[in-house]
Amino acid sequence: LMYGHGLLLPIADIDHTDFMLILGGNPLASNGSIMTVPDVEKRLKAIQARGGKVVVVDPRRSETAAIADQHLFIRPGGDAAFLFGLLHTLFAEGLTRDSHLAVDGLEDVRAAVSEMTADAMSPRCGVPAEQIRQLARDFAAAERGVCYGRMGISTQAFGTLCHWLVQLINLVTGNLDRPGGALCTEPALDLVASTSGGSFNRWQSRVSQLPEYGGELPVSALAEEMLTPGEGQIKALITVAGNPVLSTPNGRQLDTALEGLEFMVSVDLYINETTRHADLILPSTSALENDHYDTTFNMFAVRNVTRFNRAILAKPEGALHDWEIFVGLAQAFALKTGRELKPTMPPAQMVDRGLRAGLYGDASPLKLSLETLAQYPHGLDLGPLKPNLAKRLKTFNQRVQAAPPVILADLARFAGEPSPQAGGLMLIGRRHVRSNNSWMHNFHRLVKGKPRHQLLMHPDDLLSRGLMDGQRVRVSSRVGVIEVEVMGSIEMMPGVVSLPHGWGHGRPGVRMDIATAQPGESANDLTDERALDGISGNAVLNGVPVTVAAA
Ligand SMILES: Nc1nc2c(c(=O)[nH]1)N[C@H]1C(S)=C(S)[C@@H](COP(=O)(O)OP(=O)(O)OC[C@H]3O[C@@H](n4cnc5c(=O)[nH]c(N)nc54)[C@H](O)[C@@H]3O)O[C@H]1N2
Ligand SMILES: Nc1nc2c(c(=O)[nH]1)N[C@H]1C(S)=C(S)[C@@H](COP(=O)(O)OP(=O)(O)OC[C@H]3O[C@@H](n4cnc5c(=O)[nH]c(N)nc54)[C@H](O)[C@@H]3O)O[C@H]1N2
Ligand SMILES: [Mo]
Repeated sequence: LMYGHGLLLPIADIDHTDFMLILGGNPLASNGSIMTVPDVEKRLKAIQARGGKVVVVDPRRSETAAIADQHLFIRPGGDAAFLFGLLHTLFAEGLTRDSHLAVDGLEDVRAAVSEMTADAMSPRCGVPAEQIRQLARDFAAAERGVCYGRMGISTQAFGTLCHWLVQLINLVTGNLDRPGGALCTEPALDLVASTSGGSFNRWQSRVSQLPEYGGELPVSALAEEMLTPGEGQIKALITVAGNPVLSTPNGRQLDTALEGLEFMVSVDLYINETTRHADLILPSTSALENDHYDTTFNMFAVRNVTRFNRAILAKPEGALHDWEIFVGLAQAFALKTGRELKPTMPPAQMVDRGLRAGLYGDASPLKLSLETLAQYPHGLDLGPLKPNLAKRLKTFNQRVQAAPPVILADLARFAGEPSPQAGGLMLIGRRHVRSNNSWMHNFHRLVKGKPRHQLLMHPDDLLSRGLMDGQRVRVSSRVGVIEVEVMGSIEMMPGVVSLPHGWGHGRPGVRMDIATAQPGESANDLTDERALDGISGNAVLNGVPVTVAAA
């Protein structure tokens, strides 16, 4: 909406910034996200070593918060309020800096946030107003600063507003498209250049009228589209490299819905919580048996890099790569329906074409192609991020749109949101460096060691409920109940509990011996498919109201 393309995302220039403000991201566990960043710990410490500051805003003192110069606890879901308070302070105290970019709508933004003072926003986020104001001053005072927000601020009721505000804070402090601020990666294979910007809300889901984005619907709509009778009811499903029974809100409901399908195919390596429902599983080759070029994460990397990995192991007799399975399915479909099938080329050839057509390709001195990349098995560093947004904007008038109408229209919902009540508990998630969402749990070396499935809770919250560290507790939300061990932790903000997602493998029919022997339950047995971000329909996975009592 702001830059004209769904993949044109400014990345934190972590290697050159003097001030990194992180909200709802824990790169020490996740290796960064929308910031592909090897050895993030070294890079964050380098900011500090050159006299800069790292500030983390998170309801949990995460691994990243623990090495930051400053950590602010925030009430889950309070980030839009917090960011409004920051932006208001920047405007009110004259802390803004002009951008070299052509921008539309900044005056509309200024008017829209005129009432969102730090004082007004403080009760909604639980951060003292003076701390919000001081942070705005510190951020603006830095020669080069960047505000970075990730999962924790995406999957909440005002997630879209949060990311809009992150962009605006970088923009109005002059840090957008500037070294040490936020810069768009210039990848060797540039999907921004080669695809259209994307689409939003061209059509809506059948049952809940949730908006389409890029041809996809919010996953919260998936179960209801299967369970609600009528024309257009979903009766067959293909899953590809996904385990939605564990990864999507109210996973138990989806579990039930999958059971009722007429037909299901899964392209996956495991018989897990989702694929156990499939009539047919099509296993692909594993990572060491196929070639790899990362089209996605190279687009969001903190340096311009490129690498093509050839398969290390030979493909077993009769096995198929994922792409061969897709082509086979398409051919079968074409045969059955009499439709014509467009000819396709193997992925390596597509990558070669993309490289040649790109910035470092045939028209450049580097002349990148698959053949040249073969000489660099460890990849090629194409240099630091550089300003380029002005020429890459894909908005209708080639100007940054600071105030997209769809977003401004959501401000009324924000204003009408009731103030948070004290006393209840809110559930948030967490990631671990040796896990990846719901998988990699079937490999001993990745799951051994200290258990990490527990519900983390502040000792005061344990005490007030008469609970003890290590005890089994019953956690309930609107949609479900689980039982799990609780662990007292002063990392947690009082009133907030944390549980990782992707666990809970001990279900009938799951054929993963090591994973099913692991303790832990699925956080998505508690998350609510009806709690959504009003603009995107994205699920609220963080900040779920729960109660906790002895099991
Ligand atoms: N090892 C490993 N790496 C991964 C993954 C993995 O599972 N394991 N998953 C990959 C994927 S798919 C993604 S999308 C990325 C995600 O990468 P990140 O966005 O870094 O994700 P998390 O580690 O979940 O960090 C989210 C943080 O948000 C905090 N949080 C929760 N609620 C709120 C809130 O309301 N406000 C604020 N300010 N903070 C909140 C949590 O405490 C947590 O510290 O990681 C990727 N990398
Ligand atoms: N509560 C809560 N829920 C969350 C999140 C959260 O933070 N909190 N995070 C959300 C996020 S950001 C994401 S991205 C989703 C992820 O949700 P999913 O994508 O559904 O979860 P994964 O566990 O990553 O599923 C990967 C699947 O791919 C299979 N697989 C692995 N390699 C291959 C391969 O080479 N080929 C094929 N065909 N299959 C393969 C694995 O066996 C596994 O079944 O979860 C979301 N759910
Ligand atoms: Mo993700």
